[in-house]
Amino acid sequence: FIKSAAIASLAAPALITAGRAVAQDKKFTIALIPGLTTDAFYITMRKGAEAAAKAVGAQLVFQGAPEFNPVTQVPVLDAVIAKSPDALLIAPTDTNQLIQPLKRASDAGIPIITVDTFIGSGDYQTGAGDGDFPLSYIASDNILGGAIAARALATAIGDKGKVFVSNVKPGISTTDQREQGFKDEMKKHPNIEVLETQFNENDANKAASQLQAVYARNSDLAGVFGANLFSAMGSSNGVQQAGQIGKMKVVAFDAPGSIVDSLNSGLVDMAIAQHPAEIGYYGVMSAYAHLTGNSIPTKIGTGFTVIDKKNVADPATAKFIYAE
Ligand code: T6T
Repeated sequence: FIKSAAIASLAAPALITAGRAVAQDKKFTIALIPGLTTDAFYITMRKGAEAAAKAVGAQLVFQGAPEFNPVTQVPVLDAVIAKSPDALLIAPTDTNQLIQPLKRASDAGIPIITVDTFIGSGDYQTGAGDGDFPLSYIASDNILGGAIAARALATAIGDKGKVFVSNVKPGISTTDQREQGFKDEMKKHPNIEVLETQFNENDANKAASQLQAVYARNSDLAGVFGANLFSAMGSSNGVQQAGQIGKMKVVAFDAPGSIVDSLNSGLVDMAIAQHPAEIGYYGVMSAYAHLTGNSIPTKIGTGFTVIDKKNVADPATAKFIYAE
């Protein structure tokens, strides 16, 4: 008995070593499904993901829909599942509507990590709720981002007056949390009135006309928080069309290339740049760690860089402006 146990204990490490060697020689395919393909935020995320894939010798497949919408994202997801990637990174376009479609991927044995947005409560691997099956959630702290935006807007308007949030639509974890963080922080500013949120469906033109409509009803409108790239670009265009540059204050979430001119001209007061390349990089690295038998954190928080007129030309800040 003793002899055979000794043999087993000698044999096991050899087998494990062999298993690891096989796993690490394999070229893994990691799929990344963005919220939408034509968005500088996800284009930048892809670059970070590609850098990580190159570093570990994995193949990255980037496939997405042209709109931020479950109706267009789910067919892309099903097509990706059919190709059986070794792991899936996805920015789910709705907290509830992507649970069942992603369960199909999980049931097919594909490890899932959500990037930028989450499904369910965003608390994964807890055994609670029906959306806890992804392995990890890698993103900005969006509640904090909303609070940063509120503080900046409060300062810009002298801590009094009417403001509103220009947002995409309810049901998206990121933008819901930004609005929540913004409104909670504004409760500490009793002389600021937060008007009803305007939902633009990720359409910058709609955000621009909504800005003008809110201004038409409130001639004393002091400022706006654009809760994502298209909301912010549209709102600032609306301010420009209303001839209110500098008078009406704009705080933007996200930092596309056009933000440089907008900050320099005073059209936008502050932009909160996320670090999408970091999200993509850690997404691929986490998938690779999992695939090679290592445990990974259920949550990874990435940073922000706050950009204004004063630091926009500084290379240390400018490097966080999104790729186009
Ligand atoms: O703000 C980002 C992203 O974080 C959000 O989930 C959706 O909108 C963006 O992609 C910007 O357009």
